[in-house]
Amino acid sequence: MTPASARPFVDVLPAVAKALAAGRPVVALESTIITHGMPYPHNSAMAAEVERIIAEEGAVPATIAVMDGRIRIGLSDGERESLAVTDGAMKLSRADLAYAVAEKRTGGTTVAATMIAAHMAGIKVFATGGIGGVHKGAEASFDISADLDELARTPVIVVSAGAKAILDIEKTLEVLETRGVPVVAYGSDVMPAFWSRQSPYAAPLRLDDPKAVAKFFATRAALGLAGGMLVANPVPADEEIPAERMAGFIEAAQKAAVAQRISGKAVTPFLLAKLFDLTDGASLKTNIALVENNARLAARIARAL
Ligand code: PSU
Ligand code: MN
Repeated sequence: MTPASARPFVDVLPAVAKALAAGRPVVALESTIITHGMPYPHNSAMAAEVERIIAEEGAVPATIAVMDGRIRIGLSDGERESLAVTDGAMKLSRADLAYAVAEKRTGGTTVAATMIAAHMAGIKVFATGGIGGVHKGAEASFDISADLDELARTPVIVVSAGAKAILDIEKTLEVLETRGVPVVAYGSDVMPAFWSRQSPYAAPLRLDDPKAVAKFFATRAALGLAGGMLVANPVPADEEIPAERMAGFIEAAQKAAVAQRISGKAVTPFLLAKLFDLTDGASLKTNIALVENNARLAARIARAL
C-alpha cells in the first residue's frame, strides 16, 4: 500500500482507483518495454493491445510509468502514446525511481520499479514480456538485474515468458532460488526461454490454472512469507522461434555488444534491437505475441484472486 509519505508523488488513473476501491481485478503493466524494449510504432500498438486484452478478460489495465516526475498508475491512451514517442526517457529501476521523481523526469519503469509502484497502489498482478536476470558472463561483469531482488522483497505476481534467452537462464534460476522466489511454469514442466517454449532447464514448480496460482500466492501470504513470485508462461506454439534457431542470433548479438563495449543499463535494449535486425523483425513479432499471452493470463489470475 502507498505509505502516506509517498501519496503526494503518485497519481492513480480514476478507472484504476475505482476498480481497486471496489476490489475488482487490476493488472499492472511495465513501461520500459515501451520506452526501451520496442521501436515505435510497434511499442505503442503493443501497449494499446495488451490493455485491450486485459479489459476483454474482465480486468482493469494499469500501465505504470514516471511522467514529469509523477508516478503514474494507469495512463490514458494519449499519455501512453506520448510516452511511446518520448525521446530520452530514462530506464527506471529501484535505484533511480526516486531520482526521476525528485528531478521531474520521465521514464519507463522496469519490472523492479513497476513492482514497487504496483505494490504502492495495492495491485497484486503484473504482466510483462521477460524479466531481467543474470546476464551471460555475469561472473566477470557482475551484471545481475535488480528485478531478481525485487521479486524477493515485493509481494506482486509477475507473469512473464521466463527470462530472456539473452540471459543465463540457469544462473537466473539459481539466484531466484537463493532469494526464495517461487518460479512457477504455467502448464509446463520446463522453463520457457522467452521467444521459445522450452529451455533446457526444468521448471522449479508447475501449475496449470489461474486459480491454482492465486491460491499459491494467497497461501504464501498467509504463511507470512514475504516477496513476490514469478509465473513463466510459454509463448503460444504458433508464434515461437525454436531455441536452436534463436541461439545463433543471440550469440551474434552478444558478440556485437562486447565489440561495441555496451555495458550496464544499455545491454538489454541493445541486444533486443540487434536481435530485431538479425531476425528481420521476427523476434519483435514473437515478443509482442508473448506479452499479449502474458497479459491474458495475468488478467485471469487477477480475477481468481
Ligand atoms: N522484456 C522485454 N523488453 C524489455 C524488458 C523486458 O521484452 O525491454 C525490460 C524490463 O523492463 C526488464 C528490464 O525489467 O528490461 C531489465 O533490464 P536490466 O537487465 O537492465 O535490469
Ligand atoms: Mn543490468
